[in-house]
Amino acid sequence: MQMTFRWYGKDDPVTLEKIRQIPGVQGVVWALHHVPAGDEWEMDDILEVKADAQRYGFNIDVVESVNVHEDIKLGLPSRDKYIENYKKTLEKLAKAGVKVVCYNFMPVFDWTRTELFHKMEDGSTALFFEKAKITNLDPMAFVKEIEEGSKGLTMPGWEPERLSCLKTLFERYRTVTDEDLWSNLEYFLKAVIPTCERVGIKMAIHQDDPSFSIFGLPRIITCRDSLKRLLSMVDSPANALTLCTGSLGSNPENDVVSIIKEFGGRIAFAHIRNIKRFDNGDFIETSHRACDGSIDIVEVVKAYHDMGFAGYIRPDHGRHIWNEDCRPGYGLYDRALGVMYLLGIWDTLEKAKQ
Ligand code: CS2
Ligand code: MN
Repeated sequence: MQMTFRWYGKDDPVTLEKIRQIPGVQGVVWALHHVPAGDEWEMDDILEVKADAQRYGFNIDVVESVNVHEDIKLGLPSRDKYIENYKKTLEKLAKAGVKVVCYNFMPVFDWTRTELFHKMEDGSTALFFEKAKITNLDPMAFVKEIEEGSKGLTMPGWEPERLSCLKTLFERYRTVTDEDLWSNLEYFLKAVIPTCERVGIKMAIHQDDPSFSIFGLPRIITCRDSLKRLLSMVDSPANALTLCTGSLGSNPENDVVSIIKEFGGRIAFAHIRNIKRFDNGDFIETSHRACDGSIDIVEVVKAYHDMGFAGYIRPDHGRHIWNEDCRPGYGLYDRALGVMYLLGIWDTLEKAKQ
């Protein structure tokens, strides 16, 4: 197992200097966040990140994410040019020493929450998902309300400057079914996996977050059966998983620990965090500690330890604590506590084994 930590680059207030002081972190999980999805990454930019990370003793083995252009997910004719760019980026990343590329295949949005700084009883704040707010929401009507100003507050991801792009995307996805999305994913993987095999990179898909359908959009990477289908679709070690406990765990039907045990050999990258689910379908992100949330993180770490997991692990989102002013979910303090909790469990298991 190699412990890693997400770093957003030079603009990240959580600097490499700070990350270096967290015990046990060997690599930073990074990306060229300024490059739009679909564009080819420049070698000079990649090497600059590598040099920065190495100055602090970190490897850059894991990239999160090389984002997939919407035209690929939509299956438009223009996808081929974006897939070619993706392959060229993979080749360059491999040259720079990257081993794992995390990505997701969620239409329109990355993770979705209804509130970024939900107040907790202890004074901290955390990412919150209120199911009722989303369940019956008609996206086009919602866009209209925001445009007309009848909605004072929008939602994360629905910022006014994104509205026109959202409208176009919702329009385009209207006729795309889950099966269409599966076949577009298959097309993409059949194109990029041979490149990955040749250059020695693992493509590691991240589950949809939350792991159920929202806004009427197609959504496919949500449960055990979908992971099974994904892995057999292109049966190559290069077609791998980023197993995210918090994303999968948002759906109470998912038994995260048994999923880890079943697909262990194909997990290249482990995202570990806890969430607390409520009976009405809401959930809030908690500390990593098992008893604070609905996911038994001790059993999660034990599953990885038992299988001799040799891949990469990172604490996932954290709460915002000690008045830290930070990127939602990506402050220093709670994620550093997460690292220590995970390593504490790991070391104890290791010692018991010896
Ligand atoms: C999130 C995502 O849950 C998570 O880990 O931080 O932004 C994640 O990085 C992407 O969905 C992966 O492509
Ligand atoms: Mn995750």
